[in-house]
Amino acid sequence: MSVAFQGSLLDCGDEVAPGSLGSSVRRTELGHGAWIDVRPGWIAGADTLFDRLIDAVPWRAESRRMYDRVVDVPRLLAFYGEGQVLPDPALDEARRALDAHYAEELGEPFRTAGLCLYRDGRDSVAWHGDTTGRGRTEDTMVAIVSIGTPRTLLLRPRGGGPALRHDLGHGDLIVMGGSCQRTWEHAIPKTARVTGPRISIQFRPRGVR
Ligand SMILES: O=C(O)CCC(=O)C(=O)O
Repeated sequence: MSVAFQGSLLDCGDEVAPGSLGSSVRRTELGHGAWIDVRPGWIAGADTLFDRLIDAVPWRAESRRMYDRVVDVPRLLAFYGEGQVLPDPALDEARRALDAHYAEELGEPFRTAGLCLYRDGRDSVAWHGDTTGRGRTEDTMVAIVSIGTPRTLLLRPRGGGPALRHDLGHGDLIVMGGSCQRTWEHAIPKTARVTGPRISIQFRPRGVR
């Protein structure tokens, strides 16, 4: 697929590897039992990983029924279920590192990987929580690796209240944890300021969608 991403001048290594977690992860309590962890610049070689994923992932367009119309989902998607081979060994490495860091707190491994390609600022995802599965009733974690053009992730409490803005940069990790999927919602809004592509890689435990 030809999707041009202007890589970072600072990210000149070809080797793709997650960095350390540990004390480099910064936690913010959101309230209502929800929190986010952020680790800026977690993936070294993020330019290379972006190029590899653009080529290796079978990106597909989806459409959804909205009332009486069928509309295109404004991003391309791929999903790797439990036991499926991930499209790049660096994603296995990232998942192993997340498992090691969160094992005790999460009590189970991350099992699935959802990938989204935002082709430019017109692609987006509307306000939602990952509540199709266990996130509706249980505390859980969703770990997101962001590569490519920086985009804004918005978070807002379901009961009402101001939205928090978090800028997701190239190679950054954000983990939404605790009650975040059921007491908060998140979104990637459309923007006229962004013209480049972004890939989001979401690791989730079994039964969380
Ligand atoms: O693009 C992102 O990082 C967020 C993706 C997301 O919220 C989802 O696919 O459920």
